[in-house]
Order: sequence, then C-alpha cells, then structure tokens
Amino acid sequence: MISAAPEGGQHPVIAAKVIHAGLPAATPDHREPFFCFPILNYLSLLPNLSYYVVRLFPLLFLLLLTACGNEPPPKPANVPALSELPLIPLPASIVDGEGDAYYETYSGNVMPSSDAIIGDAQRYLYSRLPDLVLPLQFDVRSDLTEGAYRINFRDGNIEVSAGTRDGMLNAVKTLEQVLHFSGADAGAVYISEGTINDEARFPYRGFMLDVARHFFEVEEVKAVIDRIAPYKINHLHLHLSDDQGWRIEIKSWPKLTEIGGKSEVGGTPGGFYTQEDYSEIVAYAASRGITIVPEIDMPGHTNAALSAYPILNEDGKATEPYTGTRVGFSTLDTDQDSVYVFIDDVVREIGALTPGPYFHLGGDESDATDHEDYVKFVNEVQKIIKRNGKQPMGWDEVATSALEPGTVVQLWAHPDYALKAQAAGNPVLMSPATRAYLDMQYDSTSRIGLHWAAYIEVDSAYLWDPATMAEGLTDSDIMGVEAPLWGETIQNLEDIDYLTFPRLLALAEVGWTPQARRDWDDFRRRLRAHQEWLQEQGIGTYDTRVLKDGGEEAEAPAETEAEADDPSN
Ligand code: TNX
Repeated sequence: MISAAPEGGQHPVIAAKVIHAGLPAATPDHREPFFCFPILNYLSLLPNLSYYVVRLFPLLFLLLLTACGNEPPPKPANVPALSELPLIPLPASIVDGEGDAYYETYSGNVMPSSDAIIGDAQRYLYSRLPDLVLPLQFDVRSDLTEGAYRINFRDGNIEVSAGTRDGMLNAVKTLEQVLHFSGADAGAVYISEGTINDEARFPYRGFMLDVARHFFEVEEVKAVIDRIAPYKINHLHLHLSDDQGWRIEIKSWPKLTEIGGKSEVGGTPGGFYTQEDYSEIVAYAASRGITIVPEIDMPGHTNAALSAYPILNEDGKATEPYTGTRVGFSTLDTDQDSVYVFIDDVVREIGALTPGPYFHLGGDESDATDHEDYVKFVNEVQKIIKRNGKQPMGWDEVATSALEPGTVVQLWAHPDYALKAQAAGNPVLMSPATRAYLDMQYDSTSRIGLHWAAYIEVDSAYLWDPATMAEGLTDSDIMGVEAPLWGETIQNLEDIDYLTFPRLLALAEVGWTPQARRDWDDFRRRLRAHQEWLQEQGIGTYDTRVLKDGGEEAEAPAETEAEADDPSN
C-alpha cells in the first residue's frame, strides 16, 4: 500500500516498525509488498517465509478487502493506455499491456517502511496523495542503478522497483502522474496494464533560484521545492549572495547578514536565512529528492560583502549598499590573505550545513577583477572548496583558470569554455542563457523578465539538445541541465510561477528524456494536461501561446536570433 504515516503519525503497529528495522535484510534485493502498513510489518516478522508465500499475502488481503468493500465504481468508457498518459518528463520506455485493473483505495492508518530506499518514497507519495492509498508493492532491486526505476501494472498489482532512494522517489513521482491522469483522484482508480522502465538521460536536473537580488522567505523556497520536485528536478541551486544582498548567516562574519542582508533590488527590505533556516530548506528539499547547491558568487558580484567588511576591499573602505541591477563592478581584493581566510570560513560554515557534494563559487562577470588575479583567485578558491570536502562548481568563465579535477563548469554563455572543461576532463552543466534562462521573457509582452539573451517561449525552451550546444561535446561530458531563475524582476511567488511554469517542464524533459524520444507535438499534447493540473494546484503558470489555437504553427526557430549574435559569445 502506498504511503506513509504523516510525520509523527500514530498507529499501534509502530512497535512492529521497530522490530522490522532490527531484522536482517532478506537479501540485498528485497521486496516489501503491502496492502497496508500493518500487514507489511506483520509479514516482516516472518523472515523465513519464501518469497512466493510472502507475495501471496497482500493478494489474499486485497481479494478479501475487495470482497468486503464497496462495488467498484463503473469503469470509465476509456481507460487511457499508459503510453497515452501525459507524463512529463516522458519516461525512457512505456510498454502497454492488455486491459486494465481497478484498485481499491484504503482509508485506514498507514505506516512507511523503515527501509530508507522505500520509506522516503512512500512518505513523499503520501504527502502528495494522502487520500489515495493503493495496494502497491515496493521492490528493491540492485540491478536498477542510480535514479532508474520500473513500474509494472499487471494482474491487478502495482509493482514499484528501484535500487536506490532516488530511483524510488523518481518512481513515485511518475506514479503520482499516472494516478492523476488516470483520473484516480476522482475516485475511480482504473489503470491500464503495462510497464514503465525509466532512467534519466543526465544525472543532474537543476533549478536555480536567485534569492540575492530579491529575497525569498523559507516558506516561499519550500513552495518552489514542492513545485519542481514532481518533474524530477533533483538539484536546487541557491544563488545566496550578489551585489544586492548576502542571504545566509555566517557566524564568524556576522555583518555579512547584519549589513549585507538588509538590501535588495529596488530598495525594498532584503532578508537572510539563519543557519537553522538553511538547514530546514536542505532537509525539506532532501525529503523530496532534491539536493541543495549553495552558491557564494565571487570575486565579482560581491558588493553586499564589501559593504559589510571594508577589509575585503582593495581600498579598505566599505562600499555603499547597492540596489540597482548593473553587473560587473565589484571585486574582492584577490591579493589579500584575509580574503582567503574569509572564503575558507564561509565555505566551511555553509559546507557543514550542506549534505550535497557541491559548492558553487560563482566566478561570472568578474569584469572589475584583473584577469591574472581572477585566474589566481579561482585556482585558490577551488582548493579551499576541496579542502572543505566539497566539489567546486562555477559559471563557465572559471574554465579560464586551471581547473581542479572534478570542478563543474556551468555553461551559460561561452561554448568554448565548455570545450575547455571537456579537454580537461571536467563535467559540464548546461544552462545556455538563450534556452534555459527562466528570467528571460517569453516575448515582448511578458510583464516581467529580461531579454538580453533571448525571448524564450516554451517551444524554444524545448527544442534544443544539450549535446549540440558546444561542438564536440557528447552526453558523457555533460552532467546535466539547469534552469536558472535570476531575480532582478521577481518579487514574489506569483512572479516565480509566471516565469518558471510551464517552461520548466520543457527543460525538465530536456534533462531527463532520451533525445530520440523527444517530440515537440507530443510534448505539447502532454503539456496541455499539465497546464491544467498546474492551474488546479493554484500555480500561476504562464498562459503560453504554444497551447493556444494555432500555437502549433509557431515552430521555434532552430537557433534563436539572440543565439546567433549573443554579445557574450
Ligand atoms: C547574467 S548568467 C548573470 C546574472 C544576471 C543574469 C540576468 C550569469 C552567470 N550572470 O548575474 O542576474 O545575467 O539574466
């Protein structure tokens, strides 16, 4: 049975859960059939039962309950085949079976598995669909690696298989869409038979939120996490500092937030996360399969820090707070030892709160830093990050330095820097501004957003292949795709929704689905259903022209005009 008790959920079988946790795993590959958690946990007290017997129990109980329960509601005229469901991102493989099955929902108490691979996925699914507890069987299979998963709908059973926690989370994210688009939340849970076999094209699918230009509260960041997780976005990159604001408490340098946290673009009050706030975001994201990537942008984009600590400045004087939107005017003093002490403190404190492997050093648009100083600085900061146990990431200009092994180069404007990364054997993260920047306007009528790189309608966000962004790159050089939402023009969740949805769905599919499976017309069909679903959830998605009558004729050009003459190229 799906699900998990809500946090702190009470149930008499809680003791059984503890006993279960103490049992040796049957084999490295194990399965947890459950109709509801009490049965699951009862079964787990009998470790010597053969697999087949174990498997029969839930079926028997299912039959029993079905017999005692209400008659199934009448079957809808058309139960869509799995391959007809509007799943986004499209799975790598969907094989339709024959026929369909009715699933009874269970309304009693349920308990999550104590197995971390399974339990977190059950908890996630329950948080999304608390009223839809179905007979599910979770199998842990070591042949399904990384985020891969399989869902089998057969013989009236739903078998969810994965080898990792991420894989299981991916599985239930797909399952939620299968249930929703099969009409399950309306009560009649008929689902077609068949098999979904899926894994990501790229391991990293990211969304970046700039909380420096305008600050967003913890609750707003959580709302963003809730919105992006269903699309299998598995990294949330937080741009935590810039000229206009410093957004995370650093205990050893308190003025960063006391002074640098006060401002934001436009002169409205800023804000910052205490370390506890940040940890709360990290944990909230983790429970939804999302790793936080913290960024402290340097040596440029540092006016907020320079306004708080004169010692970081070349002339030893504090700068004025900045609330405009220019870039490229600030720099840390790259010659000073105390600057590197400062960076070490910042990386150590943030790193200690960050379970994920990455620390992003920014490194973009450092126009006020002498190039030689920039190279020396980026070389040193990569070492500091590594000494603190993290893997450095940087915007593509960092490739002009000596890349440390493993440093991730995030392409935003310079394909040649991605090629430098490839030559050095470093991973590339794809965020081309002309395709992936969510702060770009859809068209000239968009109420917010910028357009220095391009206007990006949904078709333009969809119709590109990360492997062709820099000539000679192949999938194995590319770690993934990230969609950055810069914050100059966004002030609230409504603004975030407007620029992010539905474009992010296009980018989520670019990062997940094999290129050969991607098809614009089919995506548009599926997007239509998601647009409606987003609206039902109260997400203020943009009313894109590509879903309007005649929108299908508006093919995206192979290359945007801005791509052809991008000043940053
Ligand atoms: C460029 S892209 C920036 C940001 C701006 C953004 C606005 C990059 C690495 N730097 O500082 O916010 O353009 O689109």
